[in-house]
Amino acid sequence: MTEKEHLIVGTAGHIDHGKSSLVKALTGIDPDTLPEEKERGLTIELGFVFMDVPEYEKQIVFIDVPGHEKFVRTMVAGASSIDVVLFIIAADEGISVQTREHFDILQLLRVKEGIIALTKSDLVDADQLEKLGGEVGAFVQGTFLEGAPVIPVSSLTGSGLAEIKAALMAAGRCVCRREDCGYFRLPVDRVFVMHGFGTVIAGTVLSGGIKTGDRIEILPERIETKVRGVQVHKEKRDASGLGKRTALNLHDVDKTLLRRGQCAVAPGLITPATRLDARLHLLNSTRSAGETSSTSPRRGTNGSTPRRSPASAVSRARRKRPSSSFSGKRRTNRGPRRRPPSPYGPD
Ligand SMILES: Nc1nc2c(ncn2[C@@H]2O[C@H](COP(=O)(O)OP(=O)(O)OP(=O)(O)O)[C@@H](O)[C@H]2O)c(=O)[nH]1
Ligand SMILES: [Mg+2]
Repeated sequence: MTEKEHLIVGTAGHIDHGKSSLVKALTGIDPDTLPEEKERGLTIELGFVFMDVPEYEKQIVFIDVPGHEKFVRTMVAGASSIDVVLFIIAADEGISVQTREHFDILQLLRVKEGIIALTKSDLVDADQLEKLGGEVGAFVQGTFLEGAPVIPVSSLTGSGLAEIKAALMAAGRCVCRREDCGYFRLPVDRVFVMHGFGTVIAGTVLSGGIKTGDRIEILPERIETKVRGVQVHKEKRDASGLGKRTALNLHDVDKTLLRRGQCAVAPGLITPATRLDARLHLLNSTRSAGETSSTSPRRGTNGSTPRRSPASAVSRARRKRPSSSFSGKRRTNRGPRRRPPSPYGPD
């Protein structure tokens, strides 16, 4: 049996706007699994849920992200590998702070496909929905979501769920197959210990393939190890490849050495460095707020800080510790309000 290509669907949107509830209503599975998430009624960690649709040619995988502004770094890590965004706006609250911020991030990450869900539609009347539809249309004008379906939905009553599912599948058909440079790269977005198996890392394969017995290197620390086992969709496989949500059981690596933001690669492929040359793109909203671009980096995302860069098209960041990156990798910077860029260039 040939395995289906994975379609990675990421949620995005303001806190409490109903992202996790919608994933649960669509799949029957709650993406919030931590006791603390259940207790506090909010998402803290990324949630991963597979939606099986036998008649669909792709395997849909949801990545549910937190909406709380404190967890934006986690949201970026989740959004970094998505094909389609399920962009959530609560009908009773409308466009809010993290609606805007998540949308900025999606644009910076160059997400190309998506649909817009007006959640909690049971809490408003038809006139309010129509008004919000107009506001949302203006908000996404000129962006990748211009013309995307805007669908009222209620996770409580189930109204609109079938339309959301159909629109996601249609958006998934517009996603082109990712380009494969051939060498293995897997940005780590989950680390856990499986009873009886040991340490496991998981993520979406960015390029190349991997099979049981292969040697890999975890960057930037250059931890060398061997793959003891490969899982795709929670099932044991001999191998996995491009675009697949994949879990790798590692040989003899302590979990405390691993974290989200690292990258598993074929050994010797990438040499970590302390300098990073990048092209900067400042958002209009950032520019008008008078921020510089030198803020905390949120690349995939491991939290080291570059030196201040000018608000220009090209920057060179120096890091205290070596980090790993590669050509074409996109990252986002965000931080506290700073003084405006100096007209004399960097200091
Ligand atoms: N009435 C109504 N309430 C909803 C609906 N969807 C979600 N809620 C409620 O809204 C609250 C927040 O829902 P969540 O799904 O946790 O929101 P979230 O966007 O995942 O929140 P974060 O992960 O913290 O960003 C919960 O109390 C839900 O029961 C809906 O369609 N109708
Ligand atoms: Mg949630």
